[in-house]
Amino acid sequence: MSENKVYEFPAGFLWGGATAANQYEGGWLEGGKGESVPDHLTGGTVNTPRRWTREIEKDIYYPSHEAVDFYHHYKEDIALMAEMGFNVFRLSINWGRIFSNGDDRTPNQEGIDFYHNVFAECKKYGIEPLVTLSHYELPWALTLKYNGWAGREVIDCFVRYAETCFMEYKDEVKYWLTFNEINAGTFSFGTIMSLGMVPEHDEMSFDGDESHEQLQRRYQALHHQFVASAKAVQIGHAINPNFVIGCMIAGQVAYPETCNPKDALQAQNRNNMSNYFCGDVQVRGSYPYFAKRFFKDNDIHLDITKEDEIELKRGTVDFYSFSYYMSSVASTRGGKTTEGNIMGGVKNPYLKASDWGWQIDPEGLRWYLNDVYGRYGIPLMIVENGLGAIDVRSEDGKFHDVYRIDYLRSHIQQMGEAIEDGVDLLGYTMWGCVDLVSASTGEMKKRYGFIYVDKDNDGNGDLHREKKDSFDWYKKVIATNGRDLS
Ligand code: BGP
Repeated sequence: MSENKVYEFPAGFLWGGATAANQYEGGWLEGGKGESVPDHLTGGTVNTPRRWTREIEKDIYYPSHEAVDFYHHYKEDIALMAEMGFNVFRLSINWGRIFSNGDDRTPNQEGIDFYHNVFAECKKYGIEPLVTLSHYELPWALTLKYNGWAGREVIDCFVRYAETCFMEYKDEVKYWLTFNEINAGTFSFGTIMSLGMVPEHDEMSFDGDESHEQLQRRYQALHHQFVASAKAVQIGHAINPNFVIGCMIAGQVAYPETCNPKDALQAQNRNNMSNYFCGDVQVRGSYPYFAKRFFKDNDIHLDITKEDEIELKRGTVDFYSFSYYMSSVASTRGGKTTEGNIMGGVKNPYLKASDWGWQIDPEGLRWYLNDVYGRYGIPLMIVENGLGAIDVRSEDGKFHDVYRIDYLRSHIQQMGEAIEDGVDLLGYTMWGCVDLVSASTGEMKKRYGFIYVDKDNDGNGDLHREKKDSFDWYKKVIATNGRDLS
């Protein structure tokens, strides 16, 4: 592959950026919104884990409360996205803005109107919204009442919320995702963040120190999400047959460290559990063959009813979407570990890592696209990818984020390769197109955006927006439909 190779992206390819309400929107108690799970998560750093607090504590900084205030800046932000040429914008609806307690009798009109206004703004510029119904954002009241998704009752609450959104926005939104990174529920990290369950520890940790009861509850909660998603997909299609509804998986690529068959098996097992455990349920409509053994080995016994099985079969998705940031290495010998998006591993000597230790691997994206497409044969969409970095203002007062351009270029090239391989790829939404709060660490310092937002880790800053160099670069990429990546 030469550096200057020109790639042909399909006509109508979707180019844009991605966000999530809890990290972007702010306005945490405005317009009738109720508290959400992330409103109870403190800030952290790469070395200091985020904490959750049952009560909102005085003098503690909770980054989601204001986030970067899309709530009051949406017109300005969408105009900037339009200037870059976006034809798609991924955002999430904040469930607590529509039903403040998650299960109220009537929806909150002010919340409903907010998203009507946002979608009208998108329409003005010909931008297609891509809407996630649940992005790490359960209404807090459902955590208190049912222990989050551990309670089967939450299925009905979600279905009513989804149906309300589908009815309200049926002429404004075509592309939907039910749950963000639903496979986060297969990791203990997902306990509070993704499943809205009360964790056993105050600190959010990536390495599974949890009791067997909690493990069992976590998989039951995940099952409830599967059923809720399948029901929502069916209702969505009935409300508008033109809806295109997808699943969303945190894409993980694990390479075996050596050709030792034990390493190869470990890598296969990790890829199966992270990418296909949830993927199979949502794309094929049933648990994968390897789930049985996994449940047996871990002594997990789920309450799966006949009706659940029927719902899962009927509610399969139209496309598979995923996030992709890095790859990891599976090793039976152990060794120095690295950080990662949900999953770490031993260090890969062939790869460089980001400031947060995520190993940068564009070719892994091609590997993943081929692997997933080979399994499911349905259209794919990359709905998150990008580089979290420390942006420093240069002497000329600007942000010359060449490292971000390099990261994005190399990943888009590999998308081009995968399309040439024959993969049906619908689009690409770069994560955090406007700087926002990091999910794993709660920081502002970890920036992804084409657009800088003036705010720091402690909440200081006037929130004004500024273009970085990557802004004009991405504008050119979109204008040439990916032909000019220079
Ligand atoms: C994914 C989440 C996003 C986002 C992203 C980057 O796991 O879906 O919400 O935050 O990762 O991660 P971080 O913000 O931790 O850098």
